[in-house]
Amino acid sequence: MEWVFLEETDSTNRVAKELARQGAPHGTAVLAKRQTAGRGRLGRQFFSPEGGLYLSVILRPQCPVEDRALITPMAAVAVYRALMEDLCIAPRIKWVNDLYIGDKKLGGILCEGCGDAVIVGIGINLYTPEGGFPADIPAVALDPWPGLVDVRELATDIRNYLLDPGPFLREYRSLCLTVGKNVTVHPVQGEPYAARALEIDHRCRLVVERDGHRETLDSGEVSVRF
Ligand code: BT5
Repeated sequence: MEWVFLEETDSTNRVAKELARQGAPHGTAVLAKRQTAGRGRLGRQFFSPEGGLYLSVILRPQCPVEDRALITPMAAVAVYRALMEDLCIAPRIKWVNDLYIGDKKLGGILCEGCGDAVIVGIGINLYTPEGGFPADIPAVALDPWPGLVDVRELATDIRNYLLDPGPFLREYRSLCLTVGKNVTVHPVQGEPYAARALEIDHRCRLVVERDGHRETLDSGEVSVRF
């Protein structure tokens, strides 16, 4: 079973995890038209009405465990490539997992481990829902002509890039909108602090300058002051 297509589910990541636990192979993908409890990172919600792409792909990576952190940035590049190829749309990437158009979020990526599998969850706003996005979510949709987006084709292209990404670091660096900006770092523990984003290193970590010192971040939240 390569694909599972659902009209509605709580979370495609939840479904994919269940399938992974049952032994579903590398590349198995779950695509839903809407989610009732779409998940973001750190227990946050991902607003998932009809009109978006909600995809989870099961990867069983052969790489060392420490390289798994590269899967999220790799997935961001996979989404970029598919959007460019299918729709000529070029989002930027906010380190580490968000896709942006201008200063608004077009979509996000949530990677979750599950035994030896990694579930790559991708949400993209294709069409603005009736009534718009909730006021507290600075979201944007692609809003192409009705019928222009073939969601299954877009999902297939994303999956293909996930399964065979090739080199992606240079693309990630050139697409990353965070570098060069003043940012606020929200560490997993401790108080938020102001910094300047300097570069993406060879492990896709964000290097920032804080009070004249360089720091390398491999996780945590960074908000950009646009
Ligand atoms: C993410 O988390 O952006 C990861 C989103 C992953 C969603 C996919 S959909 C398929 C798969 N199944 C799931 O259950 N999840 C994955 P994070 O960086 O934590 O961002 C969450 C924040 O983004 C929220 O707190 C809101 O501020 C904002 N947000 C929520 N819904 C949004 C939307 N539709 N568009 C843009 N921003 C949104």
